[in-house]
Amino acid sequence: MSTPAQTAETGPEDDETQIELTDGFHLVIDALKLNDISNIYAVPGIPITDLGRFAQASGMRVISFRHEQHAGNAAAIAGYLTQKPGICLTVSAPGFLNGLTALANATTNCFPMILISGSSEREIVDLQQGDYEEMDQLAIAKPLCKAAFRVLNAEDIGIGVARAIRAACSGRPGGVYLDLPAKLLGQTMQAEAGRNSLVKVVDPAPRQLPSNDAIERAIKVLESAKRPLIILGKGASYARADDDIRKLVEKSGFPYLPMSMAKGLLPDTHPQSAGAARSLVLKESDVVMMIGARLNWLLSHGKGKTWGTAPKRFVQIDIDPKEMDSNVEIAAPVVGDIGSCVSALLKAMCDSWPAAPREWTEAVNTRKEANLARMAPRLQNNNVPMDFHGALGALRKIVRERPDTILVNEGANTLDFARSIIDIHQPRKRLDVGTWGVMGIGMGFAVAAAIETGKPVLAVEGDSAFGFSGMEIETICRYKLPVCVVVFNNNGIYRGTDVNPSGGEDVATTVFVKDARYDMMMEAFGGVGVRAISPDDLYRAVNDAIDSGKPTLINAVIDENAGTESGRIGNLNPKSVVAKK
Ligand code: ADP
Ligand code: TZD
Ligand code: MG
Repeated sequence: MSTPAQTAETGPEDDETQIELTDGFHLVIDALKLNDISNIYAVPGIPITDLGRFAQASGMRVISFRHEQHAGNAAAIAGYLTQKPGICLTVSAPGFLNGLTALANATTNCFPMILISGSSEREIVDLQQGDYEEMDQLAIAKPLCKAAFRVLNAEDIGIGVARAIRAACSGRPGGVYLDLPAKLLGQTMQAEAGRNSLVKVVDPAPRQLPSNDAIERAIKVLESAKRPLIILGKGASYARADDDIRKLVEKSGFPYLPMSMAKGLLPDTHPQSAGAARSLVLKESDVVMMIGARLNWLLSHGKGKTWGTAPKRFVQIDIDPKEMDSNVEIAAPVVGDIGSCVSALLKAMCDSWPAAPREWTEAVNTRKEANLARMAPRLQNNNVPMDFHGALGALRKIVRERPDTILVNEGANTLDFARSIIDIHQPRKRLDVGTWGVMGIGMGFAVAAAIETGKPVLAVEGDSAFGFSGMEIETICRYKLPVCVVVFNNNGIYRGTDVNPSGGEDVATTVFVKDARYDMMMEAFGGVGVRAISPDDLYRAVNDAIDSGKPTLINAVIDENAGTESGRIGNLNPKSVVAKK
């Protein structure tokens, strides 16, 4: 229990007795702590400033950000990394709205988080009488998250927090909104009754066993495969069934393809990884087993040119039954938690499970070797100014030498090239823009990755991407976090060479100030700033940063001609029928 709010005299008839009181502030903190939640990502202000102070006083770690979106992103990735809901705490209306983008993004990505926002008085909000930061936050949050709750009475705080935790973690994880009106925080009740009202959530993410039928059906489909493929998604890395997933992949002998954040679940250097033969395996496979990955835009919805003309049958493991048949027919749905499903499949695969068809695995390996051999010399170039391959070749080497480094990655070209070039060697070591391809996750993810894991963090950021959360480098310096930010500075969005088509004075819409000194921003807050112009420079600077553990920003000067429009997804840009001038 945190320090009780106060004691109160109970009146003339028993003025000898002092009754211990607690209040809404302390009940919220005690409810979180009771459920083993020890970190809060926040921006203080009315009415939650004291909530942060009391939480810190009670031994919780309260990380204050400069903007709620980044506190929210930090909470979301803390949830992904720990399987416990990450907590973001904000003020009302504008602070809440700033946090809401992160809450919606967490929900889209299946990350468990709880956005707790203070709110104005119900009576005034509902009559729309213009309270300080008035907004009907509960109604606004509802469509953007898994569940939204409001607590009006101090004795319900325990239940409110318990419901929020369950909603965030159980089934498909996601974002939950918890609305705490200012008045609630100041409400008092007897401390003993308060303690008794708290709920320790038992088994917040209950296992969901797949049915035997589903397992048998899946085995039949897998047995019939001539050109099998496994696709691992971030649901698989979230599930922490690392050993069984590896056993399943190895026992099957099937080539596998990791989605971006599932890289490292098995090391990217694993002989069965088909990462470097992606287009071949998607086109030519005949049976595809999805484990914690959705057939959304990132997989071209399971159809069309990417998937070729060969008929396919899908096995899909997912905790959400509604995911089945979302884009194409699923021949063998396996609904349950990944740990239980994978171990059931392993049991059902007899000891004499045949080796994967040799013709297929050889075709995949031949393509993979050819692609890797073609890429290798480009990664070793020491060009000045750097191109993406030279710069990323240096970073790839660092991550190979320091496999426990957590890589955060956003941008367009900076994202797409880094995803394919930097091998990841351990589970949950690559955090990125996720399902929405959202810019702005960088510094929030970096802060939480450092706080939650204590591991060094390397954030590889496009110069545009960095700008969305750049002010949080002050937060990184303030908490002295072992974060090394590398800004891939190509003077703009996609590249720095566009010109204003009107010939007017303004620069083009995608172009930034030339040769901006992002490294000097870091120096302003007492961190280390470095300007690196060659891959050798970059390699040295990142090593120094990780060795020292000091907050560092490396301004990596990239050839402004090097990028392409929208990186690898330029095809998603609508085309105008009016010719460009
Ligand atoms: P990716 O972007 O890597 O392809 P997605 O976010 O699209 O991954 O898919 C993740 C999937 O994993 C979601 O459909 C989600 O329901 C599922 N999932 C998350 N956690 C679990 C779990 N513990 N067990 C089973 N499925 C899970
Ligand atoms: N706003 C948000 C929140 N998310 C987005 N994805 C975008 C805008 C659009 N966008 C992209 O999809 S990538 C990108 C933007 C603005 C930045 C690309 O420039 P960069 O990377 O400097 O980060 P490269 O290496 O120059 O391509
Ligand atoms: Mg750029």
